[in-house]
Amino acid sequence: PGPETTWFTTARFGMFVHWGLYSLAARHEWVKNREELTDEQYRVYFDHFDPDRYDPAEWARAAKAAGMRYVVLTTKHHDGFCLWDSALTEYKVTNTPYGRDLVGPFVEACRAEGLKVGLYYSLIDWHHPSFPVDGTHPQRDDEAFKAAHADRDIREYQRYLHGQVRELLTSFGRIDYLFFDFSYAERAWWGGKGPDDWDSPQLLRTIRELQPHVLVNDRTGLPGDFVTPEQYQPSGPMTENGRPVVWEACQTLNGSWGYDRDNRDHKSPDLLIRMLVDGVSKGGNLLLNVGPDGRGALDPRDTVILDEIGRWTRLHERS
Ligand code: FUL
Repeated sequence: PGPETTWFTTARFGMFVHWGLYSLAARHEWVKNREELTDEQYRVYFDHFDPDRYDPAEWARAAKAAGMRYVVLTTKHHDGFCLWDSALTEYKVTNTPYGRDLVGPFVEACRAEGLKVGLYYSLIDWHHPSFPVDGTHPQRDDEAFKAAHADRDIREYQRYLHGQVRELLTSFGRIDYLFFDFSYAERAWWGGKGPDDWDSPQLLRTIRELQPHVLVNDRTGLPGDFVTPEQYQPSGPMTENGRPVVWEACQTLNGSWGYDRDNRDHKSPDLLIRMLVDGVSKGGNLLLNVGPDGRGALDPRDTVILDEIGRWTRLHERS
C-alpha cells in the first residue's frame, strides 16, 4: 500500500505556482525553448532576478481565501534555474542579485496558513551540461551545438537530479507532495525520456525512505500516488486497469503557466467554479495555477479571479 491519500482527496482544491526566471521574460514558461534562446541570451533574466515583491505569506493567504488547501511551487522548471540554495549547481537564486533562498520561506508561509506543501521539480533541464540536446532542448536546431554536445551522458544528469530531490526532502522539513515533470518516452521525435533515463525506481525508493508519507505524481514514468490530467477535464472518475485512481487536473487561468503579460485569455470565475465542481463530482482535485510576475507579485488579473472563487467556496463550504 502507498502513503495515506486522505488529506489530498478531501482537500480537493490546490494552488499551482509557476515562478522562475521566465517570469521576467513574461511570455510563457517555455520561452527559452520556443524562441530557441541560448544560455547567453537567457542569462539576462538571471542577472536581473531580484524579486522585491516576493511575499509568500500573501500567496498563502490568497490560496487559503480561495478555498485551496495546498500549494505547489516550481522549485526548478525546465530552464533548470533553482529557487533554493542547491549545493549541486551555481544556477540558483542565491547567485542572483536577490541572493536568498526562496523555498524555505514558501514552505513556512504555507505552514503558517495550515496549507499542505507541494514541490514541483522538472526532470527536463535545458541548462544542465549533461542533459542531452534532445527535441525539447532550446538548441535542438543548432547543428554545431548538437555536434559539440553529442557526448552528453544522462547518467551524470541522473545523479544531479537524485541529489537535488534529496536536498529538497532534507532541507525544508515535511513535504506533503511532489510533482515531477515529465516523461516522454513515447515521443520518439523528441528523443523520448522516461523511467530509465531518470532511474525512477531508485528515485521513488529514495523518496519513500526520506519522507514515506509524501504523495508523488505519475510523471516519473512509473505509477505514482495520483495521476495528473493537464488542461482537460476527465469525462468521468479516472481509472487504470479498471480500478479507480486518485487524480488531480491541473489547469491554467489563461493557457500559460508562467506569467504571460500580454495574454488576456483568462477563464471566467464562473467557468473555473464549474470546473472545480465538475472535477469534484468525478472524484478529482483541481490544481489551479497562478503565475506571479518577475518581481514575485501575484498578477491582479489572477487575484480578482481567486477572490471571486473564494466568495463562492465560503458560501458552500462544509467542514
Ligand atoms: C507541463 C510543462 O511542460 C508545463 O510548462 C507546465 O509545467 C505543466 C504543469 O506541465 O508538462
